[in-house]
Amino acid sequence: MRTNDAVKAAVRALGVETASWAYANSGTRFKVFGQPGVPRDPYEKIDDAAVVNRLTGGAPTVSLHIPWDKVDDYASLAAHAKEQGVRIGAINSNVFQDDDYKLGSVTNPDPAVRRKAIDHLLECVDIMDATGSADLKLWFSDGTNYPGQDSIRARQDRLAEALAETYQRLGEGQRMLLEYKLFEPAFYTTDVPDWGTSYAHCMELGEKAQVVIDTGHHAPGTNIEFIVAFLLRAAKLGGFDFNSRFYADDDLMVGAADPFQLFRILHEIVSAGAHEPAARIAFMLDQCHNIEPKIPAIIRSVMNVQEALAKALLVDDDTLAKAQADGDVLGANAALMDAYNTDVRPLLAELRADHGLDPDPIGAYHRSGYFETITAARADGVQAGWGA
Ligand SMILES: [Mn+2]
Repeated sequence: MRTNDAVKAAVRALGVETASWAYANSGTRFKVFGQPGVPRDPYEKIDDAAVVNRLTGGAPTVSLHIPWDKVDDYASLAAHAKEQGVRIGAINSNVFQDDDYKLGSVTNPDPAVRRKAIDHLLECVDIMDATGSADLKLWFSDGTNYPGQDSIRARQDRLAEALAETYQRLGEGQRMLLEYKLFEPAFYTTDVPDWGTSYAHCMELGEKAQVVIDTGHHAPGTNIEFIVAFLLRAAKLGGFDFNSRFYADDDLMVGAADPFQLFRILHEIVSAGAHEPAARIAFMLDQCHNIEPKIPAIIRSVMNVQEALAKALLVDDDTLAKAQADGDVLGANAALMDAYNTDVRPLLAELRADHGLDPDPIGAYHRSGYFETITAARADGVQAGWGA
């Protein structure tokens, strides 16, 4: 059983990556609600991410989304991040917002459209080179809406071809993380609908290709921790897009809808030692804060991951292993539940105090005056957002 100091050290070492787009305006397909103080450009998104990192002590990297975070000089953006005490994390490609992509991007039947999509993926690797980012995150909205619309097999061939060309472009230490999603925006077939499809393509590509699990991208009732365990065993888990869901891809705060699921996921991570930075699992947030204030919601999300990790670290491995070996079903279950039902908030408050942070990050944010400052400073100009 880990000591409290060991739990604190492991939580301290965890970096949760926040997403640039979570600081910008977002909404549903029906409406984007603007909020005061929202960043107007990628530099201001990084400023907000740096505040989350300073207050939580656990959010050292920021994911970018291209073209939402397009700038003239990526090295200068990375330098700005460094000045603010954060780094550029994954580069998220976007091949779903141009008219050309109506019938797909890398799986489009038109070779010219496929060329354009692959060129964008290669451009994203250039941006990784310029920013020091190690991860290219790929999500494709590609699929079909009607039976017979296109050949399912031909689309898999086109996908494999596009991934292979992009994979070849990756440099030393760079990875490709292939995300899957059950459905939406395509409704009949999706070209990367599940972890098995992503896994099979990653296996074919090589060790630099790994699966990323977006927790909101499954059918209701899917046992996500099984997927985690399977991919860890195969060394094919590259990271997470954390968020939570009640229905579909709700993109709510991680740990809000089902904190027990988050704990179960992190239990699989901890039991494989994959929470340690050397395992290179990217713990990213992919969320939209449509009705709640964004920065406090992101702080809350980082804290939710830290709390779930602390609980997972508190599982008594020896008791659990003995109960499992003895076939003691109730004892094994109790070992997990005892850890899950532990209130780790005092321990994490102590951890923050140990490192000179306010034990209450959300209270500290409200007291800091940062919201009033950005609301005044960003009153003019056009707020960033993805516009639905
Ligand atoms: Mn995602």
